[in-house]
Amino acid sequence: MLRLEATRQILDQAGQRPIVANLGPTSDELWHAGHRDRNFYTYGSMGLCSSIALGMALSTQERVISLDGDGSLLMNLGTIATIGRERPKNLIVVVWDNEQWAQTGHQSSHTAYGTKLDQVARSCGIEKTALVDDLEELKSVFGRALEEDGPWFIVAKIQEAEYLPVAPVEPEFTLYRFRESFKS
Ligand SMILES: Cc1ncc(C[n+]2csc(CCOP(=O)(O)OP(=O)(O)O)c2C)c(N)n1
Ligand SMILES: [Mg+2]
Repeated sequence: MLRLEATRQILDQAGQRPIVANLGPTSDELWHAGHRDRNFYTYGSMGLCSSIALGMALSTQERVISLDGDGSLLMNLGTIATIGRERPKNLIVVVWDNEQWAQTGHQSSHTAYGTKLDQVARSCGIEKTALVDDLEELKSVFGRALEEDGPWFIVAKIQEAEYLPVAPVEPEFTLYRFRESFKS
């Protein structure tokens, strides 16, 4: 499964729900798949995507979607434990697991050596977990996650593809635009 087509799928199902995206190609592809006010691009903040989404989920009734990366989550594994401790019903974490720190040179991450992030999530008290390999499975489990209380933790195995151009976004403006979208 390619992250770009999976991102299009998520956007299609997400409606107006807020989406927080991991730094680099995950944010770029979200922008190319469909830039919208409720996309929060986290350039630079490696490891903080799901932490930011957790904070949002605790402060809104809306369902919040985090599109994280295996390498970033591994760098801040404690965030999974904090999600398991707080257990917000309205948080859906999707991990794009390419088994690499891809954007810095395709170094193999721990998930290439047997670390199973969905099992880490379960052992942290997150009961709704899934491991998906293709678009159909993702569509089905993400659809459930939009209906059934979470927190959800979905690991989606993806293949690497050529990168799209970097999205033309400014962090300060992203924050302003995103916050404003909650007022209307
Ligand atoms: C604290 C910190 N350390 C290192 C980096 C450099 N860096 C940026 S992205 C990245 C890899 C992210 O890996 P992953 O989340 O799996 O995303 P992928 O590149 O595979 O899409 C690294 C090491 C950084 N931005 N911040
Ligand atoms: Mg990765």
